[in-house]
Amino acid sequence: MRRISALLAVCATALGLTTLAGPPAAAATGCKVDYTITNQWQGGFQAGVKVTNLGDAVSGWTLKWTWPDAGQKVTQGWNATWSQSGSTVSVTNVDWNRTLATGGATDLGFTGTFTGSNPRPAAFTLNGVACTGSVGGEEPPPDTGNPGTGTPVGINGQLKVCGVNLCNQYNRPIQLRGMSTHGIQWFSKCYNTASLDALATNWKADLLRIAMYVQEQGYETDPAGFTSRVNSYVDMAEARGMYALIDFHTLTPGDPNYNLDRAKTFFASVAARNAAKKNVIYEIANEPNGVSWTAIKSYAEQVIPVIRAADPDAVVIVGTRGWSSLGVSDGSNETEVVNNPVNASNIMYAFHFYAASHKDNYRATVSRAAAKLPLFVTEFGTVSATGGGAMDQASTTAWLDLLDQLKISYANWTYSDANESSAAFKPGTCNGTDYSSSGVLTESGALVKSRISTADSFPTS
Ligand code: IDC
Repeated sequence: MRRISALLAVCATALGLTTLAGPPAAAATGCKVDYTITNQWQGGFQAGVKVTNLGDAVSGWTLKWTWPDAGQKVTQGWNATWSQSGSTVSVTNVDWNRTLATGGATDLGFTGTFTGSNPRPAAFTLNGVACTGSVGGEEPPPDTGNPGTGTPVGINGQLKVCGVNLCNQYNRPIQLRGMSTHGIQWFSKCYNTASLDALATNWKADLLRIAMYVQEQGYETDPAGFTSRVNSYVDMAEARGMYALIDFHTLTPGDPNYNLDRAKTFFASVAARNAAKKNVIYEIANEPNGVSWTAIKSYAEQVIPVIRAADPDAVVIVGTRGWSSLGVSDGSNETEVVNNPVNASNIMYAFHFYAASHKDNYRATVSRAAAKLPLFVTEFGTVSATGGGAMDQASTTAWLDLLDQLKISYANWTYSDANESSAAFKPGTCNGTDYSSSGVLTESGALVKSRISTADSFPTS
């Protein structure tokens, strides 16, 4: 018996559903197919086909695939109406499994014959939507090797939220310290073997945040290409024993619902593809702004089930109001979240600060909120909120001391050589291969590296 899973994905459809603002966006689509050859004998076989809908609910569906070997034929199928034309198989719902909710699945099966070989189908479509092929995750992700035993992922394993803390596989609170990429649409030259090696072994970072902008020439311009790039950074982090924080970097417009369908399609794909990995954390909206907490909560309660359908045990981080300030930058505070939390488990809330702009009143909020909400500082800068201006060493130190004390994880903006004071490297660094020596660091890079590179002492029992 052999079992082969085909994880599939995701493509925009032409069903022009209109979002609240802006141009029409496609309905979210996504599917996962587990194709299992349960028995095989001379010239014949039996297979199970489990279809999981990872996109918006569908009512009426047809699954199709084309056999890689022209000798493969369906003889008899069940739980659907089966037909084959040439080497293309069409499988249409019967009445009782017509509707598939987000995360809904149906189990089908058939017996077949083959001459020659009996490989699994290479690609599937649901309702005529071509799944995104090589980027959709239909092939298992490459084996990057087990994260080394002494690495952050090797020690801590699959993370979970326990109480207000991020906990490791021994249910003990831990703090992860690491770096955020700059926008991957602009700074891909900074993310390569040499820079990731330096981040893991010289900087001793625990995590890499992958900032995938949605607008500003980001995801919306090439969903398949950006999905694939994010996946390859996940693999590069995993191979070095680092956690990967997949950041759906919404910024302008500030209402995450503008990108709701894109978010569902993106997360259906990356969650299906990376479900078996222990190093992935999902951040569903970078910095909601100009939008109410109830709107953010509604977005979260639609995106989280899509992730859970594909990857049930991963930690998910929800952005907060006022550029992920827990509402403070909008004149509110954490009580709006405490009194009306997202209806989901194993989640945390994002808090962002820029040390030269956000000081005592923001720190007071975090101190209070940390007793009630699981917080993750998915982005901070040592400078002003513009990403530029002078570094504020005193405020940065006060912030990082507070986060250490509260065991709140953090990622610094940015691991890049952008020509702005928040960048850790001097301009031009990413044209070379040296990401380790002190000469390539900016003032901010030197300060942050001195904090990140100290020993972690993660609990191991
Ligand atoms: C900034 C970048 C800058 C870019 C700008 C707009 O540093 O190069 O031009 O975004 O895309 C955030 C955002 C983050 C910002 C950063 C600094 O999450 O995207 O990056 N910042 O302004 N929130 C507060 C500050």
